[in-house]
Amino acid sequence: MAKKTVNVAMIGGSFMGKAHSNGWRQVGMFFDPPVKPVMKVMCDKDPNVLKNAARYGWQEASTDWQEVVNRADIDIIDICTPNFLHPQIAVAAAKAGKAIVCEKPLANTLKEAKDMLAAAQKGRVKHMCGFSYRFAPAVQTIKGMMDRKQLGDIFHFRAAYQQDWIVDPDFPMVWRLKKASTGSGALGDIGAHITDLCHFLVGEVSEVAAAMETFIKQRVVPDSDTGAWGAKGSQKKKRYDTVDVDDAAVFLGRIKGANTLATFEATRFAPGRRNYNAIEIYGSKGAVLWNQEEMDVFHYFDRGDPATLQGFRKVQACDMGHPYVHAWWPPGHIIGYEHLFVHELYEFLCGLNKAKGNFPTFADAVACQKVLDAVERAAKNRKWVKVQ
Ligand code: SOE
Repeated sequence: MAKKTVNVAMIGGSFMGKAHSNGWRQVGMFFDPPVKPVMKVMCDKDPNVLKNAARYGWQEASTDWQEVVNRADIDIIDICTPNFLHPQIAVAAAKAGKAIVCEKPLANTLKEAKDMLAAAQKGRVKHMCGFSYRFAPAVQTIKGMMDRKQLGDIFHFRAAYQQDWIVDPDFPMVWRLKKASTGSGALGDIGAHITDLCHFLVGEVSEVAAAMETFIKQRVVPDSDTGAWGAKGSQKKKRYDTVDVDDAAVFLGRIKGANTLATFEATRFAPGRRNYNAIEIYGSKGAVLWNQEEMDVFHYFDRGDPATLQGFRKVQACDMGHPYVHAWWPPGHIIGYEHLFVHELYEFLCGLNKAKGNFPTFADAVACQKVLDAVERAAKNRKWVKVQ
């Protein structure tokens, strides 16, 4: 019997739109979801982005997300826009009875994130937030180890998500560097990921102390310096704008109901670290280390090993037996960043008709946003702040 199909509309076709398009295209080939996603329409306001819609696999292209969100033939709205648009699209989608996938962070503010969760609950629609790193095979295996308490009582959770794409002072102003469009900088963008991994693997952050910094406070406005220099009368003066979000955030956390100490670093100013999302967990029975730049392996130290055999062993997480690997290639034929989005969309499709799915919901995203909110207040007031 032919599978039920679900029609998907994706709003936003840039980096995350490309990653999600790849996910929607591949999920039905490598996995066997209970329903078949149809890539119906891609929305973007930028014609230069929208011209990719067909190549990305979408049947239609539109510049009008409001119209698309209310189309009777659309079942899922996938939000891949800059953060400031997340609330209005998600609330409209919930009112229209659509299932919703939304990129992280859920919103610019905790209030907006709570409003999105309330709208999804009122609309009784399925909702997922794209904390994609949960879906790395290694992270899923580590999750299983944590559930089985294989590391014992946890002393430390340590995470550093380091990038370096804006270290160059000549890198221009973009939406991720303006509070009105992004909420916060490194904190909400990559700090959200490591906060969610802490919640997923160790436990909820209960209070924080923090420091945040903006290393480069003025950046050139992209279209202000492209004037035809030297052409007669067209000398355009470079215009600068203020970066009003953090370039880096570092924070300490305590974990609800445990003696665990957590340390977090989210920075875009770590030269040489391109997308280095790294976690370390140290417990009474052992430790694990993982980072996304070598995402197919993790390192495990087992205190139960004989003294002469003790040491961090390198585990190949793209071997059979690790979650999701069966769907791809034979052992050791590793997978990468793009596959995380295939996994998360697979789990979303599997959970569409279930009470609870194996994916982070808007409620998980609100829990993350509560920590981000507390971090900003702790940094501002130079005090420990309890997470709401
Ligand atoms: C930019 O920091 C970014 O695109 C994040 O927004 C994504 O969530 C991360 O997966 C890669 O880097």
